Amino acid sequence: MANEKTIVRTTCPRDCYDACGISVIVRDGTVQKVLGDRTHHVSAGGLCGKCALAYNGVYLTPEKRLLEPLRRVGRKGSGEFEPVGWETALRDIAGRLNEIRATRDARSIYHTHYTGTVSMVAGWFPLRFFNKLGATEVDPDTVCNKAGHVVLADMFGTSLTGFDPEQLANANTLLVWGANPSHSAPHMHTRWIRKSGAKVIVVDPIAHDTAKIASLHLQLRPGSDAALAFGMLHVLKSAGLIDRSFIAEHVKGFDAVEHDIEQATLARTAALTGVPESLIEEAALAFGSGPSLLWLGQGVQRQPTGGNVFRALALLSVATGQIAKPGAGFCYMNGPETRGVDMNFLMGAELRPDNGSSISHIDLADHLADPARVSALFTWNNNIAASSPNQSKLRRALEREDLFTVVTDIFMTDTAAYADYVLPAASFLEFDDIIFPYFHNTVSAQARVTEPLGSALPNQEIFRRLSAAMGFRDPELYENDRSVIDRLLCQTSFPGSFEDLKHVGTARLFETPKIQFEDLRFSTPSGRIEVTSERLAAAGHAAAPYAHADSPPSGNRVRVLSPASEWLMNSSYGNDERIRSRIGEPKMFLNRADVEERGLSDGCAATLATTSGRLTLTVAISDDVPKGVALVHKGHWPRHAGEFANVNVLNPGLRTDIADSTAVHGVEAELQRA
Ligand SMILES: Nc1nc2c(c(=O)[nH]1)N[C@H]1C(S)=C(S)[C@@H](COP(=O)(O)OP(=O)(O)OC[C@H]3O[C@@H](n4cnc5c(=O)[nH]c(N)nc54)[C@H](O)[C@@H]3O)O[C@H]1N2
Ligand SMILES: Nc1nc2c(c(=O)[nH]1)N[C@H]1C(S)=C(S)[C@@H](COP(=O)(O)OP(=O)(O)OC[C@H]3O[C@@H](n4cnc5c(=O)[nH]c(N)nc54)[C@H](O)[C@@H]3O)O[C@H]1N2
Ligand code: SF4
Ligand SMILES: [Mo]
Repeated sequence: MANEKTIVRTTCPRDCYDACGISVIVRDGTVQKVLGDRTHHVSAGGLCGKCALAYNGVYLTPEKRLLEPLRRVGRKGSGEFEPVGWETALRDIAGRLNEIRATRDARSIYHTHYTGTVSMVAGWFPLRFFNKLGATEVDPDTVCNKAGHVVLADMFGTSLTGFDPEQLANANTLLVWGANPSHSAPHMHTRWIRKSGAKVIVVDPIAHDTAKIASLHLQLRPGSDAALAFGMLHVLKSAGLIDRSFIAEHVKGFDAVEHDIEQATLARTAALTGVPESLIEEAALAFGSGPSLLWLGQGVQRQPTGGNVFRALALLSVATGQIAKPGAGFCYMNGPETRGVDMNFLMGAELRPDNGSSISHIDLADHLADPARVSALFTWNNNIAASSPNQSKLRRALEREDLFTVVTDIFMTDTAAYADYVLPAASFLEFDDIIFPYFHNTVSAQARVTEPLGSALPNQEIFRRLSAAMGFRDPELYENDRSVIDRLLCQTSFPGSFEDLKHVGTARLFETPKIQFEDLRFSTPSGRIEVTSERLAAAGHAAAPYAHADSPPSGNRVRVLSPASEWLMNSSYGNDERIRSRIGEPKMFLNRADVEERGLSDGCAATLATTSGRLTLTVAISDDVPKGVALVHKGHWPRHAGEFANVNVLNPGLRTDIADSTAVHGVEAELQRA
């Protein structure tokens, strides 16, 4: 067996549209190199730059990884810990949680989680534990995409069924609205968009690389999307491209938007959005002629009126009948449900008590600061100190000596540094799992390639052991990985076993590309697409979408956009030195006019200030950024800044009009000399 080399196929489990196939070269049980899998239908042998570095960097470096359970010995946040074994850590944690259950309400135990890994078992099985416990869940989508989900579900009955990306072959137009595939879906950018024969139109305030390869780039003002969509509908109406028979048969309440469409003349729309009339017209006519796909980005709904924006954007596909036929449809994402998966089974929804509670990330800092509300915090798959709003207040709350805090992660993150107990999680190379990519209707295997480093354990095993320490008896809490994986796979149309899936890496589940809403049945109360919503109206929102544009920032202020960086995956990889050196100093990208007006210069330090905090960064002049906008990528680790901060220090907790979700791209800051 000496010096035996094997190649193992697996899948990248990051929160990324691409879900790349991976080939790992293993020698004597040790990972030699993590590469792309040439057989993968999206990435064809590529890995993005960040994963190529991190998977061959921090992920494999014992000194960078958490290797054993740790107990705090210094003050909160000091980073001083002592190693304790799993038994001690889990006994102590269970003891404390049981004491809270006995003396207080289990709802005072909060847990936050998100997409550190999107593999099914490590990503969702732990919810069985928290449902059983009756803890308060900090609703993960509220820091990302909840507004979009809520309004699409309201309008169409689901937000989790999008176009099948393979429909691009049948489309004449692809409209990418408020997404940046060149960063957030790099292989979809290079292989799907760039190689497609469709006319590509991008709507985004930033001239990112996908905008640069598009036929048309509508560089609108942030927060003016609903006005632009109505302006396009105005053009379509004048051109007779509104599909009246589709509307008559399948849509409820379209009348309510006719007036705003009428009013949204080209001149008015251009004035509100900053987009030239000719571009609005050309984009509208291309889209309306169809067949057209609409990619609804997640960035665009992270706006103060993000709910209304999404309703207005979806209206484009509805009004033109660009649904339920080849080459047509919109996509926010394709949930595992499109492949038959029952998420309730996976998360143990039936274990949740009737009075189970949940809050928004927007309220997290306020709640954590209040001892009467929160006694304990459990954070897993999530790095709140870097990713959540209201960063300074959140950090002060994490300093509460009486807030019993447990964090499980692969690395000693800024959040973990505030924990009482830190539990080491195994990485995706160290256990088997199954992945349902959120863009493609496929299924992929994550394969155990090597032993976990140190005594790290996969999330699911940590929570099985904690369940035992708590004295819970429900069998669902102890189901083994293989059983969960097999049951999930059985729910799909995949004909083989998990071994068969591992052999191919990724499998398509439908012989022909799916057609979105092919049966034209919508799970709304009326069974139609509901442009007018009685539910939203009853909750105090506008009954129908309306043309709206935010006012541009006034005075010395700029709108801070903080989307995905090319080199970071949310905050993941912010601790990889090679990646940090690629990025260089964290920067704010500004239009030359904004720099010169304030007497700043390229390379100088400048400060962004809001009511919640200040952030000093290096100024970089960029033609890609319009006047009035500062582009500051998300994901830097706060501890690497002089004063524990990244861009989220500037966000006082802006929320969307609908769904209490993050409106982080709506933050406005004073731009000052440092
Ligand atoms: N490299 C990398 N990839 C990632 C991630 C990452 O951090 N790094 N994160 C992953 C996650 S969790 C998610 S949710 C997705 C998100 O990926 P995307 O859906 O691409 O979302 P964002 O990166 O937030 O922003 C996308 C674009 O929205 C634009 N935008 C902001 N405000 C407005 C507006 O008012 N109108 C319009 N039209 N556009 C606007 C921004 O300029 C930006 O170019 O990416 C995933 N992929
Ligand atoms: N300013 C600004 N802020 C944003 C955004 C923005 O656009 N602008 N985007 C928001 C969005 S879209 C999102 S989704 C959130 C994401 O925010 P987070 O959920 O905090 O995402 P990550 O920063 O990647 O953190 C995930 C953590 O999970 C860990 N992890 C990875 N795999 C495992 C595992 O198997 N087990 C365990 N226990 N841990 C694991 C990683 O090491 C990492 O520390 O950030 C939001 N924050
Ligand atoms: S993060 Fe995305 S692009 Fe990078 S390797 Fe993973 S799936 Fe591929
Ligand atoms: Mo996200």
